[in-house]
Amino acid sequence: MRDYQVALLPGDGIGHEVCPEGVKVISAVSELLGGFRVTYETFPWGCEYYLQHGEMMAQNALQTLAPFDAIYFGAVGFPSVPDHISLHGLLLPVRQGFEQYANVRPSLLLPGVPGPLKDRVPGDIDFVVVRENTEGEYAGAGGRIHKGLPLELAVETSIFTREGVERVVRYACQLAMERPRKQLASVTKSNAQRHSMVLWDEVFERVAGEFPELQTERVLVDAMAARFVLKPETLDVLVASNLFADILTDLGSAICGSMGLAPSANINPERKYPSMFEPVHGSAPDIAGRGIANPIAAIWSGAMMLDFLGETVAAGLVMDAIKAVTGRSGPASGAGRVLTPDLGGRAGTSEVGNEVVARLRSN
Ligand code: GGG
Repeated sequence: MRDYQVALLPGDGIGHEVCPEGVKVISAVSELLGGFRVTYETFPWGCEYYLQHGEMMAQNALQTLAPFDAIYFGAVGFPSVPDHISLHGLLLPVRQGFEQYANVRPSLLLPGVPGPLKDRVPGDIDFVVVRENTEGEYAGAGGRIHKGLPLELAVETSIFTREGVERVVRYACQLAMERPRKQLASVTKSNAQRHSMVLWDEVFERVAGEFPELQTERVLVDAMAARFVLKPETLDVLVASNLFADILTDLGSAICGSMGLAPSANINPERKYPSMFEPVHGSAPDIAGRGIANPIAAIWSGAMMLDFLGETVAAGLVMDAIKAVTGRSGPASGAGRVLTPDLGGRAGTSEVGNEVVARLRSN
């Protein structure tokens, strides 16, 4: 029996509602296939914890998490705590501390989901954004002086290191090589940002040159945003900085029909530290506690975790089950379709989780 120890961090808001559905689906697929078992230890870190302890997670959190095979994360942020404190107190220290430098964010138009783009069908949108995840605009370098005075000054410095750019570009090249189209776009704003992003361009050209079979291009982020909407079918793999890829992938999830359908994996490719798997969406305070959050992004992130752990058959079965749930025929709000309100349905979070399990068993 292959045993995996996973640290479960539901975090805040709907993280507590969607994570249990991912756990449920992973248990179901492990029961169905046999051969592996996932055991969880839950950690209460997040905004509630901050209000009680003055910190988003325990001081020795990274030490505690290090021995786990993976981290399964929900969402961070709640109105009771300023967003820059919650994000820099929980998510970013894990990504940075565990060198999860490749944040893999697929955009896939699922069967049965009517995306907002006219005439697009499943197969037209199928690309992956690789986000630099440890430095860039989210490095946390900077400060404020003369607080509250008229001459108050704030500096937020983007950090781009040769090594940091090189390793994420190489990861993206390798990922693109595994895909049939073998296309890679590097996204920057190097016409305006003439230091860091020119370094990025130089590193990209050199590293991509090691992969002669790849078809590569360099695209400015503003042009890429337009292309997401106008010609998403031309995209395969993209690599971009922390901020640009964060923004672009929200757009990616929007053109695929919902933020509730966007998964992600924060990967430490060397496997020196645990990698972390989380839906792209945040804690959604507006719907938290109502039981209507879409769990598919979290379940899909769980499938990415299984895949990374080497359980590729299980990951494939979970993906097939997700597609069977979204792809069932009939109007979204009609009988026979089990979808949350973001997709036009009337089902609750756990009904969708149960439906994924049912499809898993019947497929
Ligand atoms: N599940 C991801 C999450 O909670 N996201 C909230 C957020 O603000 N994320 C910013 C980021 O991913 O860098």
